[in-house]
Amino acid sequence: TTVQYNLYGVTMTTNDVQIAIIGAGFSGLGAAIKLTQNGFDDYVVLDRGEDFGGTWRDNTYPGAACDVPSRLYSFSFAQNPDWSRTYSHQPEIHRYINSVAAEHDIASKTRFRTEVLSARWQEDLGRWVLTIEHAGERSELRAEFLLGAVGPLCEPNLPDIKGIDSFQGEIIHSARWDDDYDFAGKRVAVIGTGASAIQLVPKLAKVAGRLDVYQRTAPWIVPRTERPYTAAEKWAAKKVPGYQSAVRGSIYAGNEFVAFGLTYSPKALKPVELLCRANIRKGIGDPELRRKATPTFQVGCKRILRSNDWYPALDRRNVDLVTDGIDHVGEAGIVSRDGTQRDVDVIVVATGFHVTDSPVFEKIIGVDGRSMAGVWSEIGMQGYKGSFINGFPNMMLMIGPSTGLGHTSMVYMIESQLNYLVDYLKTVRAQRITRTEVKLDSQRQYNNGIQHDLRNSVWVNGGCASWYKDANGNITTLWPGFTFNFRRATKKFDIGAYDVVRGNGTSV
Ligand code: N01
Repeated sequence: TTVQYNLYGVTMTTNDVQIAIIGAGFSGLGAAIKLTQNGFDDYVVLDRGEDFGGTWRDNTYPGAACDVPSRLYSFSFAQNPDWSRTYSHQPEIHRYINSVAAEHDIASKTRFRTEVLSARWQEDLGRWVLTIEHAGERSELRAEFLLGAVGPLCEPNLPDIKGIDSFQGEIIHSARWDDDYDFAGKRVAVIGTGASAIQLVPKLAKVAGRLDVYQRTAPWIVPRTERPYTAAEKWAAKKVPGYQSAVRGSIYAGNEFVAFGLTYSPKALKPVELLCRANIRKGIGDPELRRKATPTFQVGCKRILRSNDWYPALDRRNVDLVTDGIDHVGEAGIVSRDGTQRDVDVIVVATGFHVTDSPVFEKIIGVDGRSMAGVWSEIGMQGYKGSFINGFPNMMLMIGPSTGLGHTSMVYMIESQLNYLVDYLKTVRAQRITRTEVKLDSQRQYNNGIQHDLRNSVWVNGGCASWYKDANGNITTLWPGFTFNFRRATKKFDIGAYDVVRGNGTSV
């Protein structure tokens, strides 16, 4: 239904839907497909971008690719026989996501170029009220249920470095790439040595006149076993029933074994460390550069990266690995702590994302007018089964707290949450429930369990700082251990963990 009214002289349009989904990446798209398949047709997907893909649409830097094997990096219900390589690159993943969306006609339910400015729970209405903006026009959308599917890697983190605003050249974030900028012959600085930087640096090094890489913490990197699929593998993926599932299953099982090393027995990761050290020796000839490129924390504490061309890139004559730390940025370039000034034309900031402090959390306002950011600033970033949060009725978060992974495909976690979402909505429909809010006690107990399971993990004890930790130093982003345990935990909506209000049944 659509209602128009006047607010301070501006005509506002209010639309009502049963479910509003924010985000058209893997999570939002998967949710839309599952909702349709289960008879929940009254939903809308909102996304500020131009098409489907989320983080795989936005990260177009040179060399952007996935470090999860292709066969595992797809929806289980839409496996892709057409992957061209063992690890897929951004354009292919972006195409895959859009082809799945087209197959299920999700575009007809999606409003692109639509920014959600705020989402506010209105108790008297029993609705979420979203203020949205499209083509400069603001309107309201009211929804019984809200699904936050923006993903943890959506808000680029611009480093807070003294003087950076005074820089007269270009500044480009890895997640907001400027395809028109010509790096040929330019003096380039890259800040950061995470998953994004190790992919883009080798590409830029080939064209830049000079490239300074500013490293705060050296990452552990295993070789990348990427290759094109052979003709026989491509044929099998298309023609042999069960082939893709079997390959997928074996990769999944191998990855789960790594989870054991990460969470329960970090010493089991020793062979991985030896592999990383061999990778450094193979890629770098100069002993001093090898020393600078060797991490000083335990392998696995930060994400283990995959590359064959990062170390050779650092070893190039036009590349400098700067480890003295950045003191400030001036009009012409970067001054490191030892006082050296390196003038550059462009600074690439590969400094990651606001994960535990995303601006999105300011925009979601729950019970008593409290924002998610406000609630989490007191109790830490936590939720129940990574999905529901006390104080935010009728709202579920995809890839919420404690669902991230250091070892396998996030699509598996997303599909687990989608099972939970569908069972939740079916329960609500069958029992004529109008309001659900996870109990604070359930949430506390659940999170105590997570922190208990994490206590021996390498993420806690590995001696590193990482985006896995929140401002209090707690690991609030990662799922500890095996992902099949999360699948089991999200199989059925466990209504006992929630406060529920039943209505007259007309709303659901
Ligand atoms: O970001 P990051 P990312 N001064 O946060 C440094 C996924 N991903 O975009 O380590 C100087 O990992 C920071 O230094 P330090 C994947 O989940 C996947 O690379 O904090 N340096 C670090 O080196 C990944 O984990 C793929 O000391 C500063 C870097 O910037 C996640 O995205 C590809 C700084 C940030 O690394 C994020 O990866 C790409 C400062 N002020 C991304 N602030 C694949 O699948 C930050 N840094 C392959």
